[in-house]
Amino acid sequence: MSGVRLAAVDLGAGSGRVMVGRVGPGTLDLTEVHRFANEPVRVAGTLHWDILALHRGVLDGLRAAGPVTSVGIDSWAVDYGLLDASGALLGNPVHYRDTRTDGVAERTAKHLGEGRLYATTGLQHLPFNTLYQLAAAAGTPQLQAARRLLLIPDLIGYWLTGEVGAEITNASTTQLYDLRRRAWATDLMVDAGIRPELFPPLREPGTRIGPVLPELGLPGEPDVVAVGSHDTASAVVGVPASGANFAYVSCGTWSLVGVELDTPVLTEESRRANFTNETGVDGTIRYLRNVMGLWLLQESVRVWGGSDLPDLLRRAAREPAFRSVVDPDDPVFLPPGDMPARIADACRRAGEPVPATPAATVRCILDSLALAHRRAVRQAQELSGRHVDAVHVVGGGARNALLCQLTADACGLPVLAGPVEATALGNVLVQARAAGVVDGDLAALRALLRETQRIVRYEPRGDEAAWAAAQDRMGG
Ligand code: LFR
Repeated sequence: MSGVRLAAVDLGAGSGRVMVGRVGPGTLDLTEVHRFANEPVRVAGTLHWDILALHRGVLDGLRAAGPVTSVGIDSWAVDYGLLDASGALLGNPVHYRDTRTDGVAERTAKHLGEGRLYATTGLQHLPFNTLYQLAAAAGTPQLQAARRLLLIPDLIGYWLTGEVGAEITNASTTQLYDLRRRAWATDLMVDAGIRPELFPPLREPGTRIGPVLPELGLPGEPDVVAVGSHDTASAVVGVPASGANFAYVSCGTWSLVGVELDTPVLTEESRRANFTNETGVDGTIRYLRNVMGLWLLQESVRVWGGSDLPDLLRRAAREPAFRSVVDPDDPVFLPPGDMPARIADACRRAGEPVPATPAATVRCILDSLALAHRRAVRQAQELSGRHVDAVHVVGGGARNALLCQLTADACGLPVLAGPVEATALGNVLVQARAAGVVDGDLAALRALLRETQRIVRYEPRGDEAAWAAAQDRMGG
C-alpha cells in the first residue's frame, strides 16, 4: 500500500515546521512542507512567544501540506496561554526563558515542600516549570480573569478545532500533574493558590481531538489527533532502539538525556540529582535530565552575527581537546544573551583557560556538552538500575558529527545518531497507529524506524582517564 498522509506540526524554540509523513507497513517517510522562524519578542521587559505568528505558520503549513488524514501538534513544554470566559486569548504566552521566575521557584518549592513535590509530580526542579510561572503571575489581573489554561500545542489544537483539553505527556511537565494517579494534582494546586478549574480534562496520545473547523478552509478538513505533544515525548517515540538497554540524547536547543522506564524513580538520590520522571507515550516514563544543549552554540553563533557553522565546527575539531570546560547546566546560561562572554566568565571563575577564538569557544561548548551527556547517562543508569549498551542521539544534534563522536568517547559507548527528525517521526507514528495503518507497541514503531531511517554509528575511541579528569574539572 502507498500509506496514509499525515501532517506533523513541530514547534521548536528556533523555528516551526509542518511536515507530511507517509506511513504504511514498511513505509515511513517525511517531507518538510513549510518552515517558519520562531522569533520571541520582548515587550515591556518580558520575553513573549509570538504565538499568532506561530499560528499563521501552522495554517500556512497545513495549506501547503494538501489533503491529509490527520494533524498532530507538538512543541516545547511548560508554557501556556490563558483564555477568558469567552475563549479569547489573554495576552501573549510568556517564554520560559523570561526571568519572571527568578527566586520564585525556590520560594514556592520550599513552601510546598520539595519532597512532596517530587513524590507527587516526579519532576526535576527547573525554574520555569508551569507551577513556578503561575506562582510568579499570582495576583495579576490577567490570571484573575483567566478561565482556562492551555499548554502551547493544546492552544494551537483549540484554535484548529474549538476543543479544549490537556495532552498528558505535556501536562506531566507542569509540576501540577500527579504522575502515579495520572490526574491533575488538584491538592497541590490549591495549596499553591492556583485554581484547579483552569485546567481542562486530560487526554491521551492517540485520541481524536476533533475535526479542523470548516471556516479555516483546510483541504479535506482533517482530524486533529493528540500525539506526544511534548516534543521530547514524540522524540523518544522516534528513537530507533531495539530492546530496553539504551539511553537517548534528544539533542536540539536542549539535550534531554536519559532512559525509558516502566515505573518512576522517586528516591531522594534521584531528586537531588535533579532527574525528572516525565510521562511518555503508552504510559512509559521519560527518566531524564535537562542538559543546556545546543542553545549555548546557537546563542554564540547569533552573537557572532550568524557565522558559518560548518566552518566553525571544522575548526573546532582541530582545537585541542578539553583545553577549557564549563558546566553547561550552570543557570547563568539559561537566559538569552552574550554566551561567549558568559562562557569566558565561567572559565575565569573556575581557573580554566579563557577560549581566545570562536573555534576555541565552540570546542569548549562541545567538550562540555559531551561531558554533561556522560554525567547524565551514568547517573541515569545508577539511579534507575537500567543498564545501557548504546546511546541514541536524535534531533538536530545528530547532524553534528563532532558532538556525536565526542559523546561516544565521553560515554565510552557507541552512539547511534539519527533520525534528525525524530520528533516529527514520533508525532506521525502515533497518528498512524491511531489511524490503524500501523499496529503494535513502541517496539513495533521503532522497528519501522530502523527499517526506514538512516542511522550513523560512532564507536567510542576515548581515553577514559582523560574524560574522567575533564569531568572532575567540570565539577563532577
Ligand atoms: C525541549 C523541551 C524540553 C523542556 C524545554 C522547555 O524542546 O521541550 O523537554 O524541558 O523544552 O519547555
